[in-house]
Amino acid sequence: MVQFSEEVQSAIHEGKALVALESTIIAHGMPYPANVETALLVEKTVRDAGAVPATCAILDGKLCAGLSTDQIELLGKEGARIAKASRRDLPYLVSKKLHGATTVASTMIIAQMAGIRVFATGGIGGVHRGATETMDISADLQELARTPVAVVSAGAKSILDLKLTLEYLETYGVPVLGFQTDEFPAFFTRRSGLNVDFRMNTPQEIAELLHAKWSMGLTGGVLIANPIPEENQIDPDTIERTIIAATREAAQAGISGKQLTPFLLARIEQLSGGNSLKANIQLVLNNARLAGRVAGSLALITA
Ligand code: PSU
Ligand code: MN
Repeated sequence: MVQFSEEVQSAIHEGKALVALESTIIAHGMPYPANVETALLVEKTVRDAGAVPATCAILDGKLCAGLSTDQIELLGKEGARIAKASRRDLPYLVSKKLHGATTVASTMIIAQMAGIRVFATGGIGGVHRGATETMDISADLQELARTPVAVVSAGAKSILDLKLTLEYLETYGVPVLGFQTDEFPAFFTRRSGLNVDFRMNTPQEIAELLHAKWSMGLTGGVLIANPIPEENQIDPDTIERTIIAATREAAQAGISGKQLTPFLLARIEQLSGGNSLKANIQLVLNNARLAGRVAGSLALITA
């Protein structure tokens, strides 16, 4: 079902630690060419941490785990012309043999099919601000509820309602872990004023929790919240003002559905004069490093 790159194929064969990576962040989350440079640097970071990266996408209707540099370049260059593919989009793209950039939800699906248990991204989707009216809740949260993959993220952008996002995860039984923190991070900043469920101080501890969850036969994933490094944080007031402005513009322009997140991401980057892009890149690399170490620990436990 899944088409592997040679590197990923032999890693699976040799029982090496693997880390899944998404491609919506490449096609829709960052501008070209920073998106391609970042994607390649993220892969290198996973390798340096002792694991093998499996960037996922849908190419000509095939679910892929592990992409060539040319394939990453294609996703980066085509950008928003490539369909953003979440769970509900997979059957259409596969049956029509089209390309798709995978979100957190669909990357988790491909990872599970490939037997990959750890996944690094920037930020997950969640419950949007105003969701009590719009019902805009990312399919990423349902995927965390049902698919057994651990997702390392820098928390979630406060374009979302973080409190409702955590409530939703609690309802669906998804453990939220804080790596060396008690507080759920808000993507560009280390603080949100909200607590994680459990603080974890080492990758080993995280791997032990994952092993415990899945050994019990509990379904679903785990959210590993890894705060942005101190030196890369953006001033919280500045980012909050930017988010409010971008959210207002989206409402005025009538933007909803799958367009909303990419619209907000792009506007925030424009309004913050590229400052947010720098922070975004650093936090993704930080997550790739931690995911590589967690995957390594998990491989030792399950070997
Ligand atoms: N949040 C970010 N950067 C991103 C995304 C979210 O800070 O790139 C992307 C991810 O691929 C995520 C998707 O899975 O957006 C969520 O989209 P939606 O809210 O439409 O479910
Ligand atoms: Mn949505």
